[in-house]
Amino acid sequence: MAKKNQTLGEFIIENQNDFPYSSGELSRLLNAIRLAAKVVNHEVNKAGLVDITGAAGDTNIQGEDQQKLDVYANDTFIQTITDRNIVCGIASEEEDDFIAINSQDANHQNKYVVLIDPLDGSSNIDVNVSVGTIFSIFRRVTPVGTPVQPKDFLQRGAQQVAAGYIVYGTSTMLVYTTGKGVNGFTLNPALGSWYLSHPNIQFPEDGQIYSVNEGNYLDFPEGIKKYIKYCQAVEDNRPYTSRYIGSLVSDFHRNMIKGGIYLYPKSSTNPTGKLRLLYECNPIAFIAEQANGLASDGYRRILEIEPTALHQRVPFVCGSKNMVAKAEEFMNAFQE
Ligand code: AHM
Ligand code: MG
Repeated sequence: MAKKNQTLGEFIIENQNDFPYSSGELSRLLNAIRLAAKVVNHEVNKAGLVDITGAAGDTNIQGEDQQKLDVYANDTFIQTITDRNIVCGIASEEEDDFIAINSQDANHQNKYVVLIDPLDGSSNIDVNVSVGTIFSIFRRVTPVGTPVQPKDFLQRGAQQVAAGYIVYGTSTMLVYTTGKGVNGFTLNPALGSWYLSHPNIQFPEDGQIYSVNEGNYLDFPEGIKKYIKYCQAVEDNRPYTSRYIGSLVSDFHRNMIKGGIYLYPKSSTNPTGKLRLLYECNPIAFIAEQANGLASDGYRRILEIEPTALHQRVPFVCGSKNMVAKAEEFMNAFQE
């Protein structure tokens, strides 16, 4: 039973019993993530103090400039997880390919793979706006003790064992699910401990907030344009309020607490959408559904999409149940 003020460490141990015959591997992995998150949080919080922001000069696989903090977060999560020898593979939004861990070793019995977006919304770092980390955990589908394969990572989101995010905001929170509801922990920076501050988070079924980059409006599919006009209409409880931070984790987190919808549709500049199925949409969709919300690409459930590539992008519509259902209604009425 979740108790307010319980620490994340206590909560993880207590809830390990939810998984019969659990070996404690998932608990150890969650512990590694909570540790790496504290290290990254410390660095994010002093980003304005030192010359750490700005492009590192590298370009990631999507052709975007990497910032130094992205590189730092990527290295920290990968190293913390690798050092503890608790997974057989890691895929990161910042890496071209997945990383196999000790998988040549036949004695290597680790069964989980983790997929991570180490620092999402990184264009916001320079301007003191919140950013986030997103993670997704699967059980491998190939036999333990053999090298991990692409298919261990290219699983439908519905197969996720756990997913979560860290939002480095006005306070830093870690929110995650293991398929038994969603719980949020707030970091007490003085003590370095995470406390259960938001037990069993639930999306309100309806909301008053829509979050979309309206600069792309002219380029959106007709169904999305019509839905945006619906959000703005003076009728019933509308117009809704528009709120867009440009950090998925922060926009999602606010909408989950207050009720709302987040949309990143396709457009001619992003013909398949912008957000990545494996690193962003799947974990956020798992959390959304566990919190009684919905996540779709406008037509189908995100968690049912069969991934074909590590860095695949999809259109994303996610939030309060009734709002997502309404947006899908518009998408279906104006199929292209
Ligand atoms: P990133 O992974 O390069 O940081 O991009 C993902 C971010 C999301 O956090 C955010 O919701 C979206 O991109 C914002 O995109 P845009 O600036 O096109 O509105
Ligand atoms: Mg990202």
